Amino acid sequence: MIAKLSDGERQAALAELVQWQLVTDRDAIKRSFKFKNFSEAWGFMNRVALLAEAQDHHPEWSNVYNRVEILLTTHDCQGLSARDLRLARDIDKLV
Ligand code: H2B
Repeated sequence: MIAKLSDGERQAALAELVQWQLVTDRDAIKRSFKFKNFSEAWGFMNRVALLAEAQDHHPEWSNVYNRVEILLTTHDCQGLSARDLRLARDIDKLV
């Protein structure tokens, strides 16, 4: 079973992942992305989907035209874990 992040790990992670925000009503992080058009947003989502499958860790997300909203949390521990940080870092590398 994967462990939830400790307070210290959480603070260190948020200091590093500056584009991600803590969600207020859940133990999760989120980031919004804006692209030129739907095609670019969809291309990005495809690349995130490949990362998610490779890591067996999946985002909660939505897309409206050129915008993509991504929320990361770990269902297995009902909160933030190292898996979310790894996926967030790898998503950041795509943009
Ligand atoms: N994604 C997320 N976000 N959290 C999980 O706990 C999770 C997952 N668990 N993807 C994985 C799949 C698990 O259900 C499978 C069986 O490995």
